[in-house]
Amino acid sequence: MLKRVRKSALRRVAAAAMTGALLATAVAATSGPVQAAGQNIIVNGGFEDGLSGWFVNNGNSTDGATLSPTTDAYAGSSAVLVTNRKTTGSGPMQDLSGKVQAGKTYAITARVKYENPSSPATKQFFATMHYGGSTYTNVGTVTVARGQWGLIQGTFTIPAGQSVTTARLFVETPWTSDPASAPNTHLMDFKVDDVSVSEFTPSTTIEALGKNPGEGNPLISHKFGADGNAFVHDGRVYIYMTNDTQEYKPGPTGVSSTNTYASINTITVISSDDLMNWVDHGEIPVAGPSGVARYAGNSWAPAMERKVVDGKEKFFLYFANSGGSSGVIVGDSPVGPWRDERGSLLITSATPGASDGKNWLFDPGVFVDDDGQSYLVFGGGGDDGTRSAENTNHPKSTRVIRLGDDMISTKGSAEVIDAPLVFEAGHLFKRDGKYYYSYSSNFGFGGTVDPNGPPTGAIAYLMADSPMGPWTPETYKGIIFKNPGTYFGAGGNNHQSVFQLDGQYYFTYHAQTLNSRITGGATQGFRSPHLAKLDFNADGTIKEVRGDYKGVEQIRALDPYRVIEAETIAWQQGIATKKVDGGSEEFGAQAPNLVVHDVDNGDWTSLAKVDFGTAGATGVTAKVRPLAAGGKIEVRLDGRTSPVVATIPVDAPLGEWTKLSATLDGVKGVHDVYFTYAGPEGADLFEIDSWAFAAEQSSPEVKLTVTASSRCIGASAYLAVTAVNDGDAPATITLTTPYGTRTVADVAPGKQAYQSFNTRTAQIAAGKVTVTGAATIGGKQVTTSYDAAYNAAACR
Ligand SMILES: [Ca+2]
Ligand SMILES: [Ca+2]
Ligand SMILES: [Ca+2]
Repeated sequence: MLKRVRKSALRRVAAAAMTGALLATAVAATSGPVQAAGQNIIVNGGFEDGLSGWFVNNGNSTDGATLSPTTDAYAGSSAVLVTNRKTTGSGPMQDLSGKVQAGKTYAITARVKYENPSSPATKQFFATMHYGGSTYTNVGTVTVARGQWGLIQGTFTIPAGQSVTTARLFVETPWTSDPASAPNTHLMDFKVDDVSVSEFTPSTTIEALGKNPGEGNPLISHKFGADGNAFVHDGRVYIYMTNDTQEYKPGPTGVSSTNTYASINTITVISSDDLMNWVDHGEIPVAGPSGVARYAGNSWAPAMERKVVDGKEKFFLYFANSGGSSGVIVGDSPVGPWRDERGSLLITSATPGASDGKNWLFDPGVFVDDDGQSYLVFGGGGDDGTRSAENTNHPKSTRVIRLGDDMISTKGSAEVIDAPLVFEAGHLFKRDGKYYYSYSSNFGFGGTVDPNGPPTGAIAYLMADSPMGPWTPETYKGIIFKNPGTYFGAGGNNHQSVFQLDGQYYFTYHAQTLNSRITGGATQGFRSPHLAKLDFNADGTIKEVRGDYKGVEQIRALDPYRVIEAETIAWQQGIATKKVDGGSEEFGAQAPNLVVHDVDNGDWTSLAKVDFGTAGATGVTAKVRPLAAGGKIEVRLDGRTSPVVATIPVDAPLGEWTKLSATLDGVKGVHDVYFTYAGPEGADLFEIDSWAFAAEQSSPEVKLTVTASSRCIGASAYLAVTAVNDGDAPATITLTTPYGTRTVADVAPGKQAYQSFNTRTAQIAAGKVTVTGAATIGGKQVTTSYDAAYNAAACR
């Protein structure tokens, strides 16, 4: 028997097998389209044309089997059945010679099923490339349960030096030299359907549905964002985040290698004034060769504050430069532009009191007190290697220090914060005269964790009467939030901030929820921002927050009658965003502008609770850049499969920004608005910069406030009628009652027409008066009529 040379190392095959099992779950769990890939180069991969294009693996003279069509299909009406197998390599094969190229990467998927009741309960299958001679490489695998369709999946790169003149793909079971000794184990019949091989182009677009319509968490689903720090300015909350997306290197199903944070040198910013529709402001280039602070290598765990310095309003963005130091850059607005005013890192081992030689100097948290004095908390880690309980529970690794009036220098010496089990993520805030230091607890340095302190990986807090504390273990008040793993399966590190908007306190945290939705469960350390309400007890202590997908309520409806950046999204699937040149039409010339791109047929975005008012909308306009002919934007209300209320044909010169509109009829009140994108399959359809809706012009009216009431004067009933002119133009007002009429001409704005009508009777029943106002509004003569009820009167 010819012995095969497996090009892939055993370890690689084992790893692929494990991933394959996870991927099978992922596909079952997500309904979205899989990652965009090239055309399927397999002919008749679904066996709907019988066995056309397929033959039995004939790489060895001993291989042999019978292929026949079967109606037991995974998809469509036909699949292939493999019987009479002679070797483990005996299976359906297709010739890909001339169709695949050395050096290129391909994605493979195939469905496989076996049913022999005498076979093992689970069985591994491979898709294998035979490059000719004795060169075989497993390119995809699955371990499938008997009787169920499994998904063989994988990506493979054909080595640059590999001859592909006789490239062939086939499906097999794991090789063994003597399969006939246990035919039920090694030579069982099996079925194959839906085979695809396509060239794989890496893309960081997240294809999974990462935020369910109606839910608030995670806040965004087209990118990641960790260590969220909230900052409220002019009624809008901005959230600054470690840009985990920089480490996201997904394979064809979105599964990435693990997040190491090592390459992260930008900070992601989103904002919202309603807590459901989030604007993507893109990334701030903080560290690295093209960063604002080139002397820094990383930008993790940001913190933002604002202060007027020398009469100028400035915005200060602090960041962790890996574990060893922290820096700050300065902006003219919450979204920049940004500059480096200091020229060096802010917190280093040279900062007085900062370093004890074992603690980290990262995770800056900034706080400006009411008297204008500012403070920075920072630090973490602190493992002294003793594995002692003292070092675990009281590493004394975090600090608080006063900032200079310029916000980019420190004053005096840093003081130790002795927070129980402290590890990282320090954050300082104030409420009702009390100061709160919150932090993430440790996962342990090897010593016994004190049960009187917080559990591991939780957000805990201290309370004191001064920003400088002293922050002693006695100020420990409990926990705010358990580890995200408590609520979302995937744990990992914990990070938080607290903000107040419209009188309500909120809590930001992160969780690997988008990550797990992409993979169907497994996580690789990619974190997403979440929100929860934060409530306090009467004594100022904090009620524990629970993590969920529901998040917080939208606090106001979205006004559609203005420019809305298209990168404002409540829920979406399949799109990505990118920064373009020029400022934002909505946020100003200094603000970055992003566009929605990677728009494929079936992708969609949405806006939550859009208030069209009582008059309603007459039209919708999109600023778009067509990239393919035949695209269109469909507008739907309250669901992405709801009836289409308007269609914007994206029919304009390709590659140029243009504004295209469609009319709307009768869209009134509050609705979620879904934009669904359609066009030729496989094409990048268009980019979208912004939306705008047009309002129905309400017909002009003469605004009056009319009151009527009856009363007795002696034995006579009188009916008093008042009409106040609430408009901007003089009005002629006519008061009409059953007991007479009075007209007052040219009643000035704010003035009134009044008459007390003598009914000439002692008793009247309840009734109503009619008042008309006539005025010239916008050059037109307008008359508006009002009714007002009056009460009965019985006089004697
Ligand atoms: Ca089929
Ligand atoms: Ca897409
Ligand atoms: Ca835009």
